[in-house]
Amino acid sequence: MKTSSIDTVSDISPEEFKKQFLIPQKPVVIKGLAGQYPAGNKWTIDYIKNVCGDVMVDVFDNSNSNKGSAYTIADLKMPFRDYVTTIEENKPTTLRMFLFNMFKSKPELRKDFPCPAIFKGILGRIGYMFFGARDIKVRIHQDIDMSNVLLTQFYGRKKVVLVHPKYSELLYKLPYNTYSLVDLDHPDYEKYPGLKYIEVQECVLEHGDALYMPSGYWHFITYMDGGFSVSYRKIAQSFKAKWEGILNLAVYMPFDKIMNKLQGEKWVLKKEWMAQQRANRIIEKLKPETPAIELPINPQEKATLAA
Ligand SMILES: O=C(O)CCC(=O)C(=O)O
Repeated sequence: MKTSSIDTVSDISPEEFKKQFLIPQKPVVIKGLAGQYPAGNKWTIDYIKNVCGDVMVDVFDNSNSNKGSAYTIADLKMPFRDYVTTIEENKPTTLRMFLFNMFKSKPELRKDFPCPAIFKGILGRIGYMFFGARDIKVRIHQDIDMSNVLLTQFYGRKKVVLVHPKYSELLYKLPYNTYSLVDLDHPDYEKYPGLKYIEVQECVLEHGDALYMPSGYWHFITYMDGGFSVSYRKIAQSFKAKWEGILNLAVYMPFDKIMNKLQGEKWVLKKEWMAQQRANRIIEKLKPETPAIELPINPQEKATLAA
């Protein structure tokens, strides 16, 4: 596994962003982007707690994250105030909150952090929030709709590892969903030899930094501190990615859910086996060819063979 750093810029115009990163589908960190908006100073945990404290939120137990299927049903429901106190105290817990549509619950927050100009588009009105405590790891996945994502960090640090979608098979992508069960922090090369051939890019986001994740990029996230992020989305440019997103949402996810219900653990094992087979086929092609060995042959035999 080869590791490199994600490019960083300190400020970028929408035109330059489009030319240098969006069109070539290249990840980039934009340092301090949130500082250009009121949220950069205003959005402390205390502030968000005061605005959203009474909202009942869905909370997910991250220790269930190796089940090989999308999390769709919350493990707990609680007032936002109760959940966020753990983050404020920077205590580790396995509970996280994701895809919280904050602007639906509290539209007044939108003016603090409207969709940044570089990401304007028809999905620009949807801002999702992600909250997690220190040490939470978000298993490696692709976003199911294959959109481009702009993830802006508030409060605390987050390490993000990205992998280009061309490595999906070598990352042991589970069929019928957009997850993998590999752990990039402790790569098991015996079980997942395909990991030896992939390249990963990483960065650490601090308060106010934004990361552009191109459509279909795999992401593996570690909360170095308790904190939260806001993500804005932009529809994928390519027809292939748009089509993949539609298939994932309309066909694969519902099918996977039915199979999970019917077969449970057996279905997960079947998907793992299929992922192994796919990776093995690619590894076979990547292995350097063994040079043909010239066997010593006597001149008489050579003449007979040539005849
Ligand atoms: O930051 C997080 O907790 C997860 C973010 C994520 O997976 C996403 O934006 O797709």
